[in-house]
Amino acid sequence: MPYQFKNIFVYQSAVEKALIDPEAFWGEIAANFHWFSPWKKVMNCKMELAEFNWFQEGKTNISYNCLDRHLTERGAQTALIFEPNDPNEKAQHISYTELHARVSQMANVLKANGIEKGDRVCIYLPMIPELAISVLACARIGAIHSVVFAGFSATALASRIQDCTCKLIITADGGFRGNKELDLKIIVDEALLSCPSITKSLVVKRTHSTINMLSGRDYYLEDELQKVTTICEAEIMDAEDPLFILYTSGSTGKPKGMLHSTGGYMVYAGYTFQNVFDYQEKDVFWCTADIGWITGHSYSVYGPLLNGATTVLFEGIPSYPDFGRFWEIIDKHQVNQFYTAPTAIRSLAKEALSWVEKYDLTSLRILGSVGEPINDEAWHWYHKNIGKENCPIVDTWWQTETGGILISPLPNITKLKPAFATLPLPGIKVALMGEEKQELIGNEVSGSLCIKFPWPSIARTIWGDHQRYLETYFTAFPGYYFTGDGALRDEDGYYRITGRVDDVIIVSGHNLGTGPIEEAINDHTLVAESAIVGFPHDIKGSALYGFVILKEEHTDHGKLREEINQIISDQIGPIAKLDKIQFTSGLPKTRSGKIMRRILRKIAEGELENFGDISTLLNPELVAEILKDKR
Ligand code: 7RM
Repeated sequence: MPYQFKNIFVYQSAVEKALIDPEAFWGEIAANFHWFSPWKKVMNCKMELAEFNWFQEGKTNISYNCLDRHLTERGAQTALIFEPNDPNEKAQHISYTELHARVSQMANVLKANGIEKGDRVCIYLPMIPELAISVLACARIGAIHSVVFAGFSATALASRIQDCTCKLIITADGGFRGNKELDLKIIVDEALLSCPSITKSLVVKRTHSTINMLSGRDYYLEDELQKVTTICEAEIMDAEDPLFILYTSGSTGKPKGMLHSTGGYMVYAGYTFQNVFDYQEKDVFWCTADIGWITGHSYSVYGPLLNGATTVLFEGIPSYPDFGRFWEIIDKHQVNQFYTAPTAIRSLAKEALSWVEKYDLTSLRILGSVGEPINDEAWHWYHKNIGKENCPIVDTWWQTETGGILISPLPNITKLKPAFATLPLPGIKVALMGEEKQELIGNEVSGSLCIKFPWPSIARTIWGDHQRYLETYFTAFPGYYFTGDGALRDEDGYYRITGRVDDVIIVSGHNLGTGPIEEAINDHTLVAESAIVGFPHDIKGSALYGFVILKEEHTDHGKLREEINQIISDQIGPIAKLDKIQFTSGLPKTRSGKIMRRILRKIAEGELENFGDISTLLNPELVAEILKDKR
C-alpha cells in the first residue's frame, strides 16, 4: 500500500506535506481507494459553521472498496473470522468472495423489503457475522445504518429509532454473552410499540429461543435470503452522501446522532488502520470492541476490510468461560494486532498470570488501547505480560465524532511513553486552549483539547439538529473543534489525555452522559432531584455515584436503591447502573441554581476537606451534612 509510513523518513515527509499542502496530502491518500469518478476539489470546509465537504463530487462506494476491489487479488483469503461466545462452537472463516456474496444477498433482501438509498436502517444485533454483513449491505445500497449496541434497553433503542425515523430493523431472536442470553426480540417488540416508522423487522436466528413474530411486520432473515440472488451492484454514492448515524451520549438531553459521510470516513478509516496498526499483508487483526460502538465500526469492520485484512469478530466476553478467553483466541487464530480497552486490561490483570501463560502469544506484533486514559500500571502489565516487551502499544485517542484515530503513536516510528497518546497523526492539527480561550503555545502546558484544522472523517452534523452540533463542538473556541477532553503537552510535545472536562463519565469505556441518567432517576415517583458524578474505580476506570433527594422520607433505602437502578437499566441499559446511591436532603447549588458537581465529585472521590471556595453556594451548610452521610 503506497500510503504506508514504512519508516521515519516517509513519516516525516508526510508530516511536512500535510502541514504545507493539506489538500495535496489528503488527495494522495484518497487516491489509494477506488472512485467511480474523481473528486473536483479535495476539501471545502468552514469550521465556524461546521460545514465540511471532502472529495467534492467524487463518486465511490465503501462496500465496493471493502469487498469487490479485493476479489481478484484475495477472493479466497479470509476476510472475517467469527469466534462464537461458546468456545466449543466452531469458529467460522468467511472469505472475501463469500462475504461479498452474503453482503450482496443481504442488500437484495433490504431492497426487496422496500429500502432505498437514504433510508435509515436500525441494526440491533449481537456480535455475529450478520452484524458486519448488515452494515456493509446498507452501505452497498446507500441506506444509512444506525447500529444500536445490543446492551441498550427498549427505551434507549426506541428513542434512537424515533430520532432518525428508521424504516426497518435487523435484529435476532437473542444473543449469547458469557453465560447469559439476551432476549433481543423481546426488547425490540417492546421498543417497536412506540416506533411507527418501522414497517419491517428482519430476524436472525441465533439462540433459537421461542419468540413472537408479528405477521406482516416480522420476517426471518433466512427465509428472505432464499428469495433473492447474491448479485447486487454497489450503488454509486457521492462522497458526501451519508454513510451512517451512530448515537453518542451528551452531557444533557437526548443522545446525539452523529452523522458520518461516505468518502471522508472511508479515506480516514483506511488510512489510520493501515498506519496505526502497521498492517502488513496477511495479518490477522482483532479489535474486541462491539460494532455497536464507533471503535467496532472503524476498526472491526471498515478499516480492516478496506485494507484487505482478516478481521476477528468475537461474540463473547473476556471472562467466559474463564479469564484465559482473550489469550486463547489470540493463540487459536494467530492474531497479529490486538486492540482493546483499558477496562478489559485492568480486569484481566487482576487475575492469575497463569491464564496468560497457558497460551502462545508470539504471533502478536502490535497492541492497542482505546476508550479512556490507560494508567501506568495497566500499560506496563499489558506491555510486559501480553506483549512480552516486544510489541509497541498504540494508545489511540479519538471519538465517535472524529470517525477515526487522531492522536496515537505509530509503531516503530514514535518513541513510546506509557499513558501518553503521544502525537497527532500526519494531517491532524491539535491545539490546547487556556482559560481565556487562547491557544496555549509551547510545551509543558495543559488545557482543553481542540483540533484546529478539518480532517476527512469529522462528523458532518448531529442528525436533525445542526444547531446543537455547532453549539456543542464549535462555539466554545470559535474556529476550533472542541473535543470535551482535557489534555497536557509535556516537555517532548507529547499529549496525555487527562479526561473529560464536561459531564460525560466514561464507565468501562462507555460514554455516559449524566443528564439522561438523572432524567431516568427522576422518573421514580419518590425522587425529587438527583445528580450523578464519577469516582475512580479499579476496573471500570470510573464508576457512578448518585446523590438523590427524595420527595418524602422513606425508610427502606435498600429497596429504593434497587428500584432506581432498575429504572436506569430499563431506560438506558445495565451499563449505566449506579455503584453508590446516597440519599440527601439537598444538593450544593450555586446562586444561579447550577449543581456544583465539582464538590460532589470530591465527596464521591473520598475527599473530606479542601472543597475550595464554597462561599458562592446557596447552601454551604449542606456540604457537611452530605459528608456525614457519605456511603
Ligand atoms: C474511540 C472512543 C470518546 C472519549 C474521548 C475520551 C475517551 C478515547 C482515549 C480516551 C484517553 C484514549 N470513542 N478516550 N480514547 N481517553 N486516552 N486513548 O472511545 O466516542 O466512545 O469516546 O473517550 O474522553 O472524548 S467514544
